[in-house]
Amino acid sequence: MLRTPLCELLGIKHPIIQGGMAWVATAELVSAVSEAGGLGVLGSGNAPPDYVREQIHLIRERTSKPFGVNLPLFSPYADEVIKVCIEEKVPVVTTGGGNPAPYIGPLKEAGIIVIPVVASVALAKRLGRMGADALIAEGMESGGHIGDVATLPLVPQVVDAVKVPVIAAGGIADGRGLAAALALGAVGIQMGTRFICTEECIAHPVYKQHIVKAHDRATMVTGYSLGHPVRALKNPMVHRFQELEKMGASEEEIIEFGTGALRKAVLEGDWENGSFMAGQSAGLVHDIVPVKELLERIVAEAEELLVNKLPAYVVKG
Ligand code: TUI
Repeated sequence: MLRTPLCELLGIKHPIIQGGMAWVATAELVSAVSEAGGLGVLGSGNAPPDYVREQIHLIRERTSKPFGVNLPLFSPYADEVIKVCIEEKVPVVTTGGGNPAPYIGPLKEAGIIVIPVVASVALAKRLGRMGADALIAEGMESGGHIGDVATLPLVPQVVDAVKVPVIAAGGIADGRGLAAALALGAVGIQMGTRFICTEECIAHPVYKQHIVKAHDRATMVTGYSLGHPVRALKNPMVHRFQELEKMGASEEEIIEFGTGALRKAVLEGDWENGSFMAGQSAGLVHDIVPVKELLERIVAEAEELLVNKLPAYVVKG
């Protein structure tokens, strides 16, 4: 058993959070992760509030364990989704893609645990002071929308800057990553890409297979010109996206091109036109397994490192 303050804070068995990936992290994956002792997190993406409420009900039909809802702050429905989370009394809300300061008060008043994703020390300090219960420090190895600092330097700098518990994310897909995160001062990890390749995840088999096949340099980042960098698997779609950016296409043209691309990847497995968001850890993913097996494997690997392998390097004298 591996117990950290994150297990106490969230009432979970393993100190592992599943990233709230839009379209991918539906009730199926979320309930499987929570049932298996991690924290499943619903990806609300740009979805309307009715969809989020329906998914929350489905999660509750499948598990009585704690779960979370992720809200990307650039969602056009952000205010309404927050309202749904409060009405439904969801146990945990994670946020991403911006500063959730205005939402922290109302969520805390409703008794909800608030865990923002941060990509910088400055925002971490501000949110730590404002009453966030914990912070997810997410490095630019992650898939999807990213910041510009890597996990290895980001996590310990955030740990040093705040008083609240810190969860490491970005580039983590196995027990080595979990042990390393704990060594950096984190109380647990969040993983996204690794959870796509599970049996319970509804992502199209083509999506899963491309992650399993991926190597260390299989991802790239587009969207810098929009101020919205996104990491995804290299495919015909991201290469065309990059060309548009290089040609100086207008923001409207680029947004039109990108709209709906994640849905095409997740639901249709459309390798030509889809945005297969994934982190650099894709190169570490070699199989598609049940969630429970995955969590147990990762924790066992981290324990073996912490208890046997690493202490053997410390010699007396
Ligand atoms: O939110 C994410 N990753 C995501 S959300 C998403 S949904 C989507 N995105 C694009 C197209 C279609 C759908 C895909 N991936 N990760 C959390 C995250 N948050 N990463 C980085 C940040 C972040 C960045 C800046 C958090 C705060 C921030 O603050 C800026 C500020 O105001 O200081």
